[in-house]
Amino acid sequence: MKIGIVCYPTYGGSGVVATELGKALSMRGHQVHFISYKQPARLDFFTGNIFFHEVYVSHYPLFDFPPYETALTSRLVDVVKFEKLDVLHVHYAIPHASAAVMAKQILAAEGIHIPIVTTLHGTDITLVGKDKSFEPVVSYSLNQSTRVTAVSDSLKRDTYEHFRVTRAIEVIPNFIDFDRFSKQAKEHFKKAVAPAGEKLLIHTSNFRKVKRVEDVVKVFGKVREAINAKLLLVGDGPERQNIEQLCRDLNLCDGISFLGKQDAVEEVLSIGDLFLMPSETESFGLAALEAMACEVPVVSSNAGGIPELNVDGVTGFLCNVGDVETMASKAIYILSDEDRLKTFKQNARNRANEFHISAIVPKYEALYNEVIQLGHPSI
Ligand code: GMT
Repeated sequence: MKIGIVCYPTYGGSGVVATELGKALSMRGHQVHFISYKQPARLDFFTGNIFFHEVYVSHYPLFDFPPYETALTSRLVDVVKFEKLDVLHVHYAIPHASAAVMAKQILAAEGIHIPIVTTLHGTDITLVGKDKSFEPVVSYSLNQSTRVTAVSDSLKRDTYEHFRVTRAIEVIPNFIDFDRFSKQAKEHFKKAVAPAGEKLLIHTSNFRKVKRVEDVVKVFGKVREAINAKLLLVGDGPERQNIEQLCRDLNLCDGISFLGKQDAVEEVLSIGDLFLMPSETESFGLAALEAMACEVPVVSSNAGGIPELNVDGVTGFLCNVGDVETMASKAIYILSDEDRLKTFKQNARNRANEFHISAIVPKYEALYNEVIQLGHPSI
């Protein structure tokens, strides 16, 4: 199959899922064409059947806002036509779904049929997409896509609640590549970071408000009153400065390391004892799945799709958003007994295995086959 994948090229979850999916599809013999304004961050290797097509937006003085969606649409028309793609898979509704639907209509006028699979990832529906000004375009493009998938039941429900979507949405969850994400022997690293045998709490995110990183710091403050512990913060983003200030205000700086963006996040996760994800909303929680694959249990909020991944009392605990007290007491419960911690770690790994890449990628392949075979009645 020849598959076009449209995604954001940044470290965000949707771009990561799209890129890992494309890499996996290429290894299964498909030809994969990534289309974006920059080479995706996780696209770290090329093979004979992976291609990247950059979308270039001209910056004319007339435009206060460069017309990215128009440039993307034109690029999609161009790539579908000349690479003879069989299917376009767009990740994140805004503006990828509407650009793809527009490209599909332009191509149809030339007698070329291209099916569109749109995958919803979360903030395109729960935050950005909810903005009333986007609603007509998002609803229309979802209804006009050949198939729509969402990464959790929760996101599927949110989509029906906030948009006038009249068609079926299939749930295909996030997946994990155990070749990369599994516990690695990093004892020397753990000794360097936690020389006195401190328990290591980890949080990774893009430091946006929705991640509630302030709760991570507050939970850590309470855990440290009971247990010898350290906190590793991985990632960067708009809230970083506020969080640094909070660490100073709470007098916690000596126990917290800001590691910034890390390419080899699996190495950091491998030395972790507990992952914290107190997000306001989270359609799935890929970062938690990555931690669980590395045998790190999760104390999280019970928001959005997180309960579809983190099993309360088994792989960690689910707490109400903002309930720092309960999060801290659950963290202390897990960390204060070595046998218990070991059980939670094993449970986390076993649960992650249910989202193994080899179980999920075939679901997308089946979907592509289905839409390709559907053809188009008018062509
Ligand atoms: O979490 C983010 O802020 C990035 C965001 C994205 O769209 O790039 O991630 C979303 O997609 C991931 C992959 O499907 C999900 O695992 C994340 O839960 C989801 N984030 C939110 O819903 C906040």
